[in-house]
Amino acid sequence: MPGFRRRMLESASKRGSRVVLALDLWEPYQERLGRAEEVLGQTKDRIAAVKINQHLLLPFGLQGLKPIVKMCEREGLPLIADLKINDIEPTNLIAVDSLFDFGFEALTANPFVGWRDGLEKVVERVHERDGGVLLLVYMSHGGADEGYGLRLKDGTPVYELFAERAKQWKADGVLVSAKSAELIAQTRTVVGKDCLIFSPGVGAQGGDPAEWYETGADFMIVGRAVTGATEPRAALTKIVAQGRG
Ligand code: O7M
Repeated sequence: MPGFRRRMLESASKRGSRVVLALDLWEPYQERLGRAEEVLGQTKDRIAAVKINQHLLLPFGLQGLKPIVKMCEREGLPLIADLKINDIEPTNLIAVDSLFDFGFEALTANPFVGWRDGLEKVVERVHERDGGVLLLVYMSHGGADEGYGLRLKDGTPVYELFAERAKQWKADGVLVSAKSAELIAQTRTVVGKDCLIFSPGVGAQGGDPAEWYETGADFMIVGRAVTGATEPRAALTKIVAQGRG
């Protein structure tokens, strides 16, 4: 099994948690990094991995995120960069190399950009570096159907095409809204069991964690329900416990 997928599954089983913590924070800049370290410090033994996006990457950059990266390395927590890569190949490759040089081991990408001169070399490079590529299949926000739900001339929905691409392109994981058990099940039939399904949308976006555990997805991505809680550890523990019922 490729390295990233193996590390994700090992991390989940070691900590008894299928939660990927979206380390999304809104504190004023001077407090945000400290708060991120605090939340991670409180939750690190009950999460399977950490996902970082604009909330930290924009104000602090890869250099500034070294303390977080080091903490993840020490704990053996896979670290995913969520930039939804979606550009021409040379630009995409700069993103891959920068992220991996600074300690990330997986990234998200948008299959819309296509294979040739888009994601082909991204997948190749990430796999050379023993990392993971996660492709968007169906997002969790209200307008997701306006893009991912569009239909091709033959009636195939775009999300099905993206799931097929994920399989064909040997993606390590896909992103499918936690709010649709049906879409998760449909995606599974296309991508098979070796491709990990990551689901955002529980908690702040209205998805029910207990219901998610019945869907057959592999990892739940959770941000505000934990990072915005007065007691992040307690909030996380509650979500994790719902999967043991
Ligand atoms: O639990 P939340 O709603 O506070 O945060 C969810 C996180 O998942 C947040 O970091 C989003 O950017 C991300 N996300 C979605 O909410 N919906 C999607 O469809 C896809 C993602 C995501 O992680 O894509 C890689």
